[in-house]
Amino acid sequence: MNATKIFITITMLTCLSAMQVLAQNPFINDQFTADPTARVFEGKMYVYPSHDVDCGTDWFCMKDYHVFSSENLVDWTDHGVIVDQEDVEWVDSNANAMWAPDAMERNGTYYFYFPAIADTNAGFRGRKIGVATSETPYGPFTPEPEPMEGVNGIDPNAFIDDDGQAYFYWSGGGIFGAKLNDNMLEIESETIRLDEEHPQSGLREGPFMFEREGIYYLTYPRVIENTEALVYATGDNPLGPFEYKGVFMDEHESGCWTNHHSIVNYEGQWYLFYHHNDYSPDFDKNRSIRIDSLFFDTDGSIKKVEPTFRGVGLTDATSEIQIDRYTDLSSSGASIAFLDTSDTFKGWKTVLSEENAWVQYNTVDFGERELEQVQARAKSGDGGTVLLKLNSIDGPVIAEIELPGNGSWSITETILGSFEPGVQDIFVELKDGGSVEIDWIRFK
Ligand code: FUB
Repeated sequence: MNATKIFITITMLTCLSAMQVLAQNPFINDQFTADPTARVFEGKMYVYPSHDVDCGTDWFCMKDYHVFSSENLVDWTDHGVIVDQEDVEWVDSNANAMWAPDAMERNGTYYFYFPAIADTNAGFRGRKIGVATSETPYGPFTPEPEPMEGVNGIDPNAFIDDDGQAYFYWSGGGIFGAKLNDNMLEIESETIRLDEEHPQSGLREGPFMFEREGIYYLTYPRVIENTEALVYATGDNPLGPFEYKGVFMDEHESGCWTNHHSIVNYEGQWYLFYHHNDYSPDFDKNRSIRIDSLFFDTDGSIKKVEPTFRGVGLTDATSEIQIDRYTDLSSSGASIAFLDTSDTFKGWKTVLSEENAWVQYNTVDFGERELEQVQARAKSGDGGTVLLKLNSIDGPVIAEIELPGNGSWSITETILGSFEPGVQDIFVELKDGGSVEIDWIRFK
């Protein structure tokens, strides 16, 4: 920035905002979500997760399913409940066991597959898998009156090969597969155990099948040490045999015991959808879904995916940029904390507590706009000066933000120096001052 530039700083006291920007990880910000199966239908991304709720018990409590859609993977629409345990004849509606689902389209009909515990009064027993159908990806879905015959277990997954043959996968003491009838409601072949030759230590569940360049990828969560990692095996046929290849996402450092995923190509890029327990660090049965980009090596092996907070997609410069969903942080003096530990859905704040501590947030889209100001919602006891830089920690300073030291959340507006718009990585660094907490920044 031009050294002679005069910064004008305006400070406004505000009350704590409950609004969350829909972007970054986790990407659903107002409810717990888990087991995300992503599907591209009608050119749009749809995500069918399961829905954790806190029932005050120490186990999963899952009563219904929502579906979410997005065109840019940043702004998500919640289409509401598509199937509720109360509405399925064969389901024990006291079991709260509507676990990981899947969805598939064939000939204009959408099939939603879901596991549940059967009601013995309805003549079924144990963990079964049901199907509900709809004319649209977002419902309304009508459940079939009975669960699928010959399928006992959890975590359904459907796959249609290029030749039109459909397949069905599930877990329960191993990973299983069978051909699916054209009506998408019944399996039509014998059931095959697909993981028999794979390492047998650790629970395996949640199969997800996809094909890329003639290779069939059987992917699933597997406990390696203490919790579930994501692993894969490859074959040249949808029912195997599959050669075990190893881990493509490590166990979560947080100790979240489960992981569950799907892999999908959208507009030329592969994405991994998975879950973590971001909004519930002390109870890993209340989970939250995430997206990260996934890449392949030239030999078709899946490159390991490092979970990120930044997630995917461009962040509009004029939205509230949650820099706590950072790309990188300085090794000391920078940390992240909940804004309100009694309501974690209010999100996080970035704490810079040492001179030169910084946070990096990538791919902010300034478009072609010539923006004039940056707003920072922040709080500081003693006040502090924060530098806003572009491209690298040694990059050009485009604003020097003077945060007041009144100990209250307030929005500070600072005039920006000139810079090329377009897509930029931003760095926020504490120049001097005691400690500052930043909720978000936004350009105007
Ligand atoms: O969400 C309940 C269960 O936890 C799923 O069915 C498993 O895959 C695991 O994520």
